[in-house]
Amino acid sequence: MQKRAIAIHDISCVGRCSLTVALPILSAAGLNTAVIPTALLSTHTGEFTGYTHLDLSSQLLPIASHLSTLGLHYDTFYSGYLANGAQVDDVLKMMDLLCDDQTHIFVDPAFGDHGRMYSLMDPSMPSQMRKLCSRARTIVPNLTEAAFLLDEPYPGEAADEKCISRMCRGLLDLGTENVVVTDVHFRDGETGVAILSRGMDKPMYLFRPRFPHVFHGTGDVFASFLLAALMNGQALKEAAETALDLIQLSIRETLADGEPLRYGVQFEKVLGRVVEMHESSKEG
Ligand code: PXL
Repeated sequence: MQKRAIAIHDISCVGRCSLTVALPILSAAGLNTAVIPTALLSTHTGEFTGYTHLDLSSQLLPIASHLSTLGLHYDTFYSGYLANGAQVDDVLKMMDLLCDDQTHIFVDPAFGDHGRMYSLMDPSMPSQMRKLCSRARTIVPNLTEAAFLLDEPYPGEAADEKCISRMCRGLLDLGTENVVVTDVHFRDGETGVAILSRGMDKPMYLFRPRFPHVFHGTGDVFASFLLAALMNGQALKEAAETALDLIQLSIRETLADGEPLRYGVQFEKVLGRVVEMHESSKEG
């Protein structure tokens, strides 16, 4: 039976992030993917100015209430960028309406990067987002979001192994089962993730070469690849390796093409590999 996902993020018309990334990646991985948009923007809010922003809060619960009458099972509930902190309370109610015991709740906090919250975020977002994280099976904050969620200063370059390990433990203590912190590095020229699951003594680390640029939307692309691999039966470490490899390939394609980086990474060029991943998962 085909798996079913529901993705709750904004639609940024241009800029390759959120739903315009999650939908194609999960679909390529064989998931029947439903979407509920949290906001509608003309572009993402990094490196663009003058973007439009329509908050879709009024639609979230009516959509989820109607969908709940259909009696569908969702294998994963994937939330990302929310229009404001108050939407978290709606998303919690949407979980009540749409999730069952078997639904993998996967939360990308998606409210900041590089030590700051995104421009449209309100100050309630970190404490509100903590509630979503505590309901999730897996969370994928970047280092900035991790620091905000723990209500501590962004460690930036000072983030050594001891610091990351402590942060991962703090995030796990929010009540989730798996923490995957992105944007972690201990040496110049590398970037990667720290993974801590319940039952592990300390995080494991996976690294790849780092490119000296800011790539918009890569958090969303990474999270979508990771979830796609998990839903195709990969264990968390294997899925994170897959997602890191696919992100690396997407970035190489983007740099080779020369498209301005604010338009996001060219993940389309590796969707064939996601389809292959799905095909081989059916054989295994
Ligand atoms: O990629 C995260 C993201 C999602 N949605 C919107 C954003 C951003 C990051 O800037 O602005 C609207």
